[in-house]
Amino acid sequence: MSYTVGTYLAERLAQIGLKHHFAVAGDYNLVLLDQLLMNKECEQVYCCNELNCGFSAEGYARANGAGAAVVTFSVGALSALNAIGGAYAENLPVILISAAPNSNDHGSGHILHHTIGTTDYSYQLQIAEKLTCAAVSITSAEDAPEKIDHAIRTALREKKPAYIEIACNVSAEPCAAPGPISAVVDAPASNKATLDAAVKAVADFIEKHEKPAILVGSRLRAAGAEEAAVKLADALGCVVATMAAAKSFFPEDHPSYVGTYWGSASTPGVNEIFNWTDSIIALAPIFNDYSTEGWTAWPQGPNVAVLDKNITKLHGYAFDNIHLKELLEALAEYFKNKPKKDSTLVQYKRVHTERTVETTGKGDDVLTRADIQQTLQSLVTPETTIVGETGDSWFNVMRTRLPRGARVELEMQWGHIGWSVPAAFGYAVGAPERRTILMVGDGSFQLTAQEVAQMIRRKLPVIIFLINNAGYTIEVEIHDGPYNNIKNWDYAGIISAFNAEDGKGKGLRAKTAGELADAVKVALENKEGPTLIECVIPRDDCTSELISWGRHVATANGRPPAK
Ligand code: DPX
Ligand code: MG
Repeated sequence: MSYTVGTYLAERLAQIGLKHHFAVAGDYNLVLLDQLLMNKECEQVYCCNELNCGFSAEGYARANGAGAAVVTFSVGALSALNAIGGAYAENLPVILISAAPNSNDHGSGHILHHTIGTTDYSYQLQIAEKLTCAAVSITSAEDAPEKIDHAIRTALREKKPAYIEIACNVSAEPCAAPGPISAVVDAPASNKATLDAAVKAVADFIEKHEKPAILVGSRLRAAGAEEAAVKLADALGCVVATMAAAKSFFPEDHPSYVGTYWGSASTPGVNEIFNWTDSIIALAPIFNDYSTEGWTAWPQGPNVAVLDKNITKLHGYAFDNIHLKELLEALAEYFKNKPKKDSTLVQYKRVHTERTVETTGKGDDVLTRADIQQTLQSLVTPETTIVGETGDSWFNVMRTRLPRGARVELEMQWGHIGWSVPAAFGYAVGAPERRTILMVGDGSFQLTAQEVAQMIRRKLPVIIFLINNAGYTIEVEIHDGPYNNIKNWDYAGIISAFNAEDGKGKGLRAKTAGELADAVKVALENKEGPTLIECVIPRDDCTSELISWGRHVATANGRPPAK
């Protein structure tokens, strides 16, 4: 079989497990799209715009380990690069593939359409270099294989996005056949001596403390160490909490699991036990202003060991070039038959109180946030994935208890409102066997609403809870002003516009508890498209966690300049 640059790329995408790639057409990439279409193992899925295309691939990577987006030069790629920044922040290997000017035009002095109107076309590559772990420009077929392999290999190893730009006249050029995929996907093992030293240092750290606790961070999945973390928890027997962005990265039915650690927004009892503990083993955490609640809940200092994806740091030590998974497995083995280090769990059982169940309405009672959150709770099964948008959705999702197997997807490091609609689309394409539930605010929805049309096109039964609280409530609680008010939309009505003549999406509005219950029944029966339930609640009907967390973050944002 003979290959072209485009079919080589398609085969590599299929070989790394992509059954789909996302695309928006443009004249620079049409030949490339033709080449990609020839590969029947990796279907082309279309998006409404390139920002959404990037986020769809990002959501797909969450379901499937990696994703790819194919866009046209500049007008397309510069929009997609925002989502690529998101993939970098969220540790997801998304391959952005952009078509580029004809190889003869580089350095020719020609001015081309879709460009900024100068004759140097390297600007897009230069921007991409800042936002990816590997960025390559392909202007000849000879060096295409090594450049494609380098970009994909680096993305998979680092769990970061990569960028491949292909001159539009090169994608159909003949090129070498792909070699064994193991050259791309096989990762080198940890440095053995460093791993042994790290195991000893962390084991000493745990042994010399009486009251250790494990804190699970959001890079744990990227590190491939979720199961290894469970083994360590089993071996130690101490409490385990997840950071907010790591919700669902540790089984919530595990006997050691206590909930979310997030300062004042923690699950009841968790902040208290983390104040009581004398040592924290933090697994792949991201400590930023949001996750530390405005730097007020930031575990650091000699009693905190930070075990990250490839680097471990604890008082007096730094070890790099080791895999977290191997480190955790070795530690679990070491502690397996030793007396349990379970004092934090014993103490937690003494002091914690369950969260009181909130009152919910029925029938004609005016709909409340609590009704929505408990409805979400009632829908969660082991096959459910909840995609939670930035806003009070975060805190509602955080309150939801997960049976084993249920997953949550959040974008807390990048925090681009509107991310969740295309990401839920991409996720549902990548995991059709799961029930995808999206919880999104009205303000966020207005950024990327049109991607619901792609859910309709592909008949994906995503359930969308759209919280219409008349504005940017999280911003209202942080710092209010007229800029937090938005134009109301007929959100439920939008679905019939997207359906046009053939779609099977459903849009329903709930203003009472009874209407929400009825809408959910409709949603569960609709298997041929998404169901959007517009949930109308008052502007200030938000979680108490949002209010306290928002105040801390506002204080951190408002610090005066240092003198
Ligand atoms: C902004 C945010 O309606 O949710 O629950 O009402 O807050 P809530 P909504 O979706 O509103 C979201 C809004 C405006 N953030 O409260 S979180 C600033 C922002 C951002 N991303 C982008 N632009 C602005 N996070 C792309
Ligand atoms: Mg809102």
